[in-house]
Amino acid sequence: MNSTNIQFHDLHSTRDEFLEDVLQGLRNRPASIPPKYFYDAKGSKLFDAITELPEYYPTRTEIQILKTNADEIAQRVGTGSLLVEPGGGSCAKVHILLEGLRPCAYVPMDISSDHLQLAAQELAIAFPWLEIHAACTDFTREMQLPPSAPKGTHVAFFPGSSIGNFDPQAAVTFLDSIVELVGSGGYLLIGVDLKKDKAILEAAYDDASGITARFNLNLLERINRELGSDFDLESWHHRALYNETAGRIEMHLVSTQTQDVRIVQHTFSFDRGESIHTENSYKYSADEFIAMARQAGFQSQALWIDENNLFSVHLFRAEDSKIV
Ligand code: AVI
Repeated sequence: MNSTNIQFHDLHSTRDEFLEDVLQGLRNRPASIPPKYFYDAKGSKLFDAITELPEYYPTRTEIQILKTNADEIAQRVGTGSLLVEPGGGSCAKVHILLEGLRPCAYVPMDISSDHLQLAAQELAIAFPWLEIHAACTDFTREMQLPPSAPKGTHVAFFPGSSIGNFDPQAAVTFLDSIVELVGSGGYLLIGVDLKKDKAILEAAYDDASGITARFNLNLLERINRELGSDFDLESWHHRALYNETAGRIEMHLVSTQTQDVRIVQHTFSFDRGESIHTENSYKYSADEFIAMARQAGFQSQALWIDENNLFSVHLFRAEDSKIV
């Protein structure tokens, strides 16, 4: 296997942070757990399976948009840039852009170390000319480029509507940090899921084959495995609903009975029907998202939407000075 063009940097968060986040989230009412913890090795595999589901339209639609417009994207951004992908665990969509963009280096950042290493190795084989600096890091806390990454116009690639997993205020803060990362004149190419019919959205997050339910429940399995808790997986079930007022899909794990759960020396009680809120996935109209990005200092350069109005891909450029 030729993987000499890869450098791997482990900047990952610790078990203590995981424990602290889980304890803190379960003390809240309603209880919650940050969705970034979905992505251990098993969760990342389940997420990859989600992206292949007939009901889960975002992945295939975004891929179609990127393929159709890859030439225009390359023309607008130019070649020789430093291409950074926060959350680029499977490096799947970047394939579409690499030949056109011919970046000086590619920096995927992901919280799931095994997944990232494997994907980076596959990419290195498929693109032997590409310099890869894989950074295992929690980009929701800190977005730091590996010090050895080469210079070039910075282009951040953030596909998959992962921005939707932040609350709107946190999304602006995250976009702020991307502005800082790419610097003025740098670009952001970002996929954003659009608002649409409730039935399409709810099916996408509660598929008939139960993969999304397994993905959600794996969070409790992971907590049992890594933090030594005693969640009874039979006593929780998956629920996904579209909250139209907030413009978001909500995923919950609902307790099917009154129960206590122990995590190290802490005990948490749940009533029957009480839930742990595990994820929000916000949906934005194109105008809503452009306005949000503007708050962070990004100016819209281009917008692509599929013919069924399911999904959007935006290209933004960081302005020289931020409009407040
Ligand atoms: C990663 N993220 C954009 C997915 C989403 O659609 O919000 C996570 C997901 N959760 C359930 N299905 C997919």
